[in-house]
Amino acid sequence: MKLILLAVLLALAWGALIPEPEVQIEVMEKPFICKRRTKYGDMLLIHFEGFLEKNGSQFHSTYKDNNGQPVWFTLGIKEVIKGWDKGLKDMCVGEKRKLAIPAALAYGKEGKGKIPPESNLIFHIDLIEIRNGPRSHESFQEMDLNDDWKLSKEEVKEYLRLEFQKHGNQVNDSQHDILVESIFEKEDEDSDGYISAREFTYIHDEL
Ligand SMILES: *[C@@H]1O[C@H](CO)[C@@H](O)[C@H](O)[C@H]1NC(C)=O
Ligand SMILES: *[C@@H]1O[C@H](CO)[C@@H](O)[C@H](O)[C@H]1NC(C)=O
Ligand SMILES: [Ca+2]
Ligand SMILES: [Ca+2]
Repeated sequence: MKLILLAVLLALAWGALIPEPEVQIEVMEKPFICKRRTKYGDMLLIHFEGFLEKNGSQFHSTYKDNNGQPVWFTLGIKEVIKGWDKGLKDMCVGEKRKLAIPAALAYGKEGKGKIPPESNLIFHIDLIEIRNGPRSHESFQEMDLNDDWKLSKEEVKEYLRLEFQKHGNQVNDSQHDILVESIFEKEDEDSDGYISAREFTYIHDEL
């Protein structure tokens, strides 16, 4: 009995020592001039190609699919997969990166569409443009339409709608609802249904 308990404890201790899965980042191309680097909360316009690591088959390409249009993505709010949030920080416009993302930071046990469960993924990412996301201070004032120093879901949604429209992206209401919910889940710490200026400005270090 004691031996089994010891074995379990050892297994737990060992588990804690196994390092967290990490994203491997390879910079393929870097522009000569870099005025701004991506940070959490920024909105990134990217082209990407995604491949399964095990056999190299491509499961998505914005060059071919999506009418050849790049896509907007907000960094640091788990909008797509954790691996993108970890792998696309400090990136310059015009930079190209190759990301090797373990399944745990991608679609994990479930997989998704053409991606089987437990798939490690490779992405080729090309950063086209960076815009202030909902996190920046200027954005807060722009978003707070009634100047009460807190943001309602309607205000955040309206902001996203205008932001996407400005960039000529198709506005998809249900996608925006999902995005707003994920923003509030992270930012509305006291769950009162509003993001206060303090909640908004506070930068979460953890992801
Ligand atoms: C690679 O694996 C995926 C998923 O198992 C499969 O659908 C696809 O046909 C494979 N591609 C090649 C080139 O083997
Ligand atoms: C909007 O996005 C949702 C979820 O991604 C999708 O199911 C739906 O088909 C999209 N609608 C349009 C009009 O593109
Ligand atoms: Ca407000
Ligand atoms: Ca709140």
